[in-house]
Amino acid sequence: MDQPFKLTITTPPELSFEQNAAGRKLFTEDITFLKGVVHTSELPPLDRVEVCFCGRSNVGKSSLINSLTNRKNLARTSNTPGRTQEINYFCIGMTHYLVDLPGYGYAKMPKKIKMRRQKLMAAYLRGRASLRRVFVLIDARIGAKIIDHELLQLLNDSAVPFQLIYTKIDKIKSDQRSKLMQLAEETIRKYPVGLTEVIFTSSKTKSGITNLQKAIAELE
Ligand SMILES: Nc1nc2c(ncn2[C@@H]2O[C@H](COP(=O)(O)OP(=O)(O)OP(=O)(O)O)[C@@H](O)[C@H]2O)c(=O)[nH]1
Ligand SMILES: [Mg+2]
Repeated sequence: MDQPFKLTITTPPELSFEQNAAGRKLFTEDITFLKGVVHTSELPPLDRVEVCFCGRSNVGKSSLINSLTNRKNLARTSNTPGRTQEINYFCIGMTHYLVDLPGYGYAKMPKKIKMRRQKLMAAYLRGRASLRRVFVLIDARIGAKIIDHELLQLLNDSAVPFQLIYTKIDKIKSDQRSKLMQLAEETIRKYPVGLTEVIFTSSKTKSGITNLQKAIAELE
């Protein structure tokens, strides 16, 4: 028989000032771009807590990094899918790396580049020992597509800890939220390695950002 399944979804209202003390402290450190990586041989040393953001092109990865760090243009964003082309490393103080990954599922890309990028991403996600958590972003308006499930399966099979983030929550009407929670639960239920806490964010209204800061600050 199935075990009882409890899903805790983090939703607004936001954490209070006091509740996010650790996140606030971390994200007031110096935040800088380190480098863009196109081959695993260029990856920085395994000397920090590392988290990465992945998801389909245009889901809002780069925007979320800007919101988290409270910068407008730290990570380059665009209306046009395919903006982020490299594995981009950002340093928070001396302790953390934030990693912005190129999006997947963008059809208009030469096959050769697509294949090379897929290989790089799979090698990075499976083999990066200091990667404490992979945040997999899903557009709240679209939900998880087959290509997202392929990624979730890869992470699950490789025992890489991951957490779902539903983005662009500002586009979801309040009467649609319970349906979204149900979809999130159905998605995460398939992957035992995935965290049962799902975060809803908006880079536009900043909803969910402090929750995400706290989640990162608590990683060791
Ligand atoms: N309404 C709304 N729009 C958003 C949000 N986050 C991102 N966007 C918009 O979505 C588009 C794509 O954002 P990016 O952050 O560049 O997306 P990405 O996932 O980094 O895209 P790639 O680098 O191409 O994979 C931009 O036009 C953003 O302004 C959000 O929370 N709400
Ligand atoms: Mg991007």
